[in-house]
Amino acid sequence: EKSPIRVLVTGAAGQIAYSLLYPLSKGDVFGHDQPIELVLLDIEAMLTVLDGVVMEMQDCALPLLKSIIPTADTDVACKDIDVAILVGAMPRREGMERKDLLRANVKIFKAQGESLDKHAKKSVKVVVVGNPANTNAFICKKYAPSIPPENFTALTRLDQNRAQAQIATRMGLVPQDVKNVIIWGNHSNTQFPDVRHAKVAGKGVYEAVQDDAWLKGDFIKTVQTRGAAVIKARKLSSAMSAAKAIGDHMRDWWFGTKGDEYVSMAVPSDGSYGIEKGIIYSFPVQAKPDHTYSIVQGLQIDEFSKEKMTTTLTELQEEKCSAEEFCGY
Ligand code: NAX
Repeated sequence: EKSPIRVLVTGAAGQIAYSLLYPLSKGDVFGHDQPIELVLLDIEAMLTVLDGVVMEMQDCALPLLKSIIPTADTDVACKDIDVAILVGAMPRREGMERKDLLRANVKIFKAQGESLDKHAKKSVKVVVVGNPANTNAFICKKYAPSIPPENFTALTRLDQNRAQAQIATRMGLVPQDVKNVIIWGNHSNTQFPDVRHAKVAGKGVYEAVQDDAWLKGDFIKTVQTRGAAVIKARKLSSAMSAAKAIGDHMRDWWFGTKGDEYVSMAVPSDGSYGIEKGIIYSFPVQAKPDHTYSIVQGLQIDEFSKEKMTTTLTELQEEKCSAEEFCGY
């Protein structure tokens, strides 16, 4: 039997975690032969709720789930972990300024970065889900200098899945028939869902869809604002689809992507495509079974794309500046 891996999920009493913990613990992400030790972090005030989640996890009676550690202590949570799924964040409340949200989250992700630096395995793979996800990941990376920077990522796979599903629905196909959709930039409404290099049933998407106005207009808008549309309808933010996307992100990173296919992950820029080095920016990436990944090189960027990629970069640069300013407090 394989030795267990230790997986931290933060925000473990929240709604995304509630959809994530079952598939994660039954082997859908790290394989059906990979035992797991779960570490569940939430804030002190949520510990009784978290107890209920632990009870349910026990009652799922899963063969791969070797142990569950619920805690409100970040240092305990980060001890010897192989994987960190950072979902917990300060939610945006009505009337709250973007800056206030950022300030609160910088504090959380600075503390978690420091704790990862001290206690996690140096090979730890981190995916940040809590918003503003890219900038939270940036801060976390900054305060964990002993861990390779490329181990810090943020989730844009939900945006990719949304884009794939939009194209598939339009064509009467399933999302798996749509390959190599790219999400560039920030997980926010400035993101650029790019289908210029994507294929649908073997054909270029522009050729297959035959509606440039839709592809350059409503399609992009729909993907950019999908999160808000779900909140409006459900009165709660995306949880099931977010949990599915977290599984997709981690599984592809862990086991590698297939053949020529690539997926979108927000990762520290290495300067590719003229994106400022170090910024956590969503790129097309390919991963290998040894858990390494690289940014797909050599894609042609037209004027339309260039402009959109710059808009979302500018937003990330602004978030980074404010975040760094708040780090001092
Ligand atoms: P919930 O409010 O249901 O759960 C969040 C949980 O995090 C709560 O239990 C809260 O107590 C906990 N928490 C807060 N601060 C914490 C801290 N310092 N340490 C540990 N736990 C802490 O939110 P949920 O719907 O689960 O969403 C979680 C986050 O995901 C939000 O920031 C949300 O904006 C973000 N999302 C990101 C997505 C992405 O694609 N990157 C998509 C879905 C989602 O909107």
